[in-house]
Amino acid sequence: MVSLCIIVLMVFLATFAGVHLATMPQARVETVDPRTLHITGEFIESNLGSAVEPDGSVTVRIVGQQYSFTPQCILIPTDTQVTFRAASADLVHGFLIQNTNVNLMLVPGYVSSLTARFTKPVQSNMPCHEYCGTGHEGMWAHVHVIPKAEFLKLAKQRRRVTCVAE
Ligand SMILES: [Cu+2]
Repeated sequence: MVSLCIIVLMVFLATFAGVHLATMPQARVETVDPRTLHITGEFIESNLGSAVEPDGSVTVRIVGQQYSFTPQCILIPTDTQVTFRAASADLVHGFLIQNTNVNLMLVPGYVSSLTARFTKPVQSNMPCHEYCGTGHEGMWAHVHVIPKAEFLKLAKQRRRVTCVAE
């Protein structure tokens, strides 16, 4: 009876999430070859960091690998639609900006993306939250959310904005 109740509860929760909360499996899956990630395409080193798009939104490209994120320090403007696009060069890593709902998994072979908006300037950390090996606890990056005007000034000077050199 207990196991039957658990099954019925699971079916109810899955139906509730799917129908009422409209939680669906990803409709769109983008793939990327982890073996050539650093040589060709969107995730080459010179293309990583924050980029202003023609529509005014910002795209942040990040690569995770044992045991670091590139770039190590990510700059994000306030009051702007920000799309994170991240990929793993080796195995599964976690992508989490503390105290926000930005939370992804980086699975080798796939592009993980998420859109978010930040309302106030804040400094946060981005630890890897999927155990990825002996150096896992040292794998994290900084996230600086800065006022939009300040960000746009930096974006005029550089093609890709980060706070790595600071
Ligand atoms: Cu990791």
